[in-house]
Amino acid sequence: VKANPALWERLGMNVERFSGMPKMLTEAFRGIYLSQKNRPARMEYFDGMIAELHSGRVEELVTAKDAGRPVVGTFCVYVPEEVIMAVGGICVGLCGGSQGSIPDAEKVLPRNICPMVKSAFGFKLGKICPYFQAVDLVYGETTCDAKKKTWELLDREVPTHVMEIPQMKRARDKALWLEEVKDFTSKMEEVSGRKATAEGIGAAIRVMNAKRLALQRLNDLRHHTPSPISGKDMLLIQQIAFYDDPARFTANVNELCDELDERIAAGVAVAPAATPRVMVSGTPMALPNWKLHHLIESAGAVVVNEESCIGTRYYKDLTDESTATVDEQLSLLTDRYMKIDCSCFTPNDDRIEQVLVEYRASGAQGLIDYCLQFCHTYNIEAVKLREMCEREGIPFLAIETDYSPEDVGQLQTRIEAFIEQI
Ligand code: BJ8
Repeated sequence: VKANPALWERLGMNVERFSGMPKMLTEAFRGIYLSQKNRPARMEYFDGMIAELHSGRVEELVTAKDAGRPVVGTFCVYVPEEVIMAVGGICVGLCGGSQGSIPDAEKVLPRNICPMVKSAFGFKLGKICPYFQAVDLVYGETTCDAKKKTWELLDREVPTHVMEIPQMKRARDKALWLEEVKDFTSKMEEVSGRKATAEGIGAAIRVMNAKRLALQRLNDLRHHTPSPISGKDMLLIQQIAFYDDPARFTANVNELCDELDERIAAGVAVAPAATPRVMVSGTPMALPNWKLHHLIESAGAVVVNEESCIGTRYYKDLTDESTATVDEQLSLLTDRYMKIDCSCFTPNDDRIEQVLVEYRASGAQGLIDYCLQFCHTYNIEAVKLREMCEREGIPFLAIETDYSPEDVGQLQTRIEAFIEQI
């Protein structure tokens, strides 16, 4: 992972504190990723994106900002990225997946809230994330309590626009949601000084549909038995999806898919066909949170699907491209985003059905539900997932954890016992 102190300085970062970060990440990446055997050659591009995480990609954002393009930070897949792109903006995911920034956050926030929220907030307070420093605007949403109350505090550090996401999916909720998408469109027009035209939104919808289709194609290929790609690599690609340039990312995912096609035809796999196959569901795993996948794959199984926002929830739905006016486009975008089945909604039984559909498609032999500590909605929804698994005869394990290494030994024991039983 390359360093660029001059760039970090320019972004007002705490360079002294941050300068150890690339080295730490390099070591973790070497141990967890580069040590894997028989990876697809095309993973080289994605490894390169990690190498450029703190330098090259950030430089691209700064260059875009210099050219007057706004950079918008997001925390949730409910953000209509197409609207940001339609006014020439760039969207980057800011969710925090690192333990390193949590002590910064805990100076202000209560300790007993979600580690993802603490990690992200801590990155801003400590000035130790180049992406957070580069954004002109943060786009928060009212999905869960931890997030929506943190936005009030985050707004003191960086302008934070909050979108009200309803918690039910009735017609009146769609009406509210559409108003919120329209408000966000006005906000983006104001920030960028550009109009969101039907042409611009249409082009953005096509770019995002192509990106989501490429990810769907990749996920379908990875469902093949034996798996042509590891779960860890797949997780990495899904994490990179949140900060890479969309068109370049899509082209590289498609090239990787071509290689996986060849691997499947030639019988090349990352693990033998008899390797236990595990699907993961639950809360998102933001970069560089590789904890659960590393544990599962180190225990001798392969992860074959992520029902997660850094996973299928991000790309399972496309937007209708057939409309002509901005109003129609915003309405269809709202329809598309409303299909995402986050546990913040009630009822949310579509998600339980979706997990089963993905489980069947992936050829998994067991389901591990991953819940970040203090995430009440996913934690409680695990009750219904467990019931579904019992009904369908699916081996099920629920895990609640955070980013600290403290529970690794205990998790390892539970995961190994689970894999033995499937
Ligand atoms: S659409 S999952 S990205 S809200 S894990 S911060 S819910 S306490 S991340 Fe999410 Fe959007 Fe839903 Fe997806 Fe809160 Fe839970 Fe933490 Fe969470």
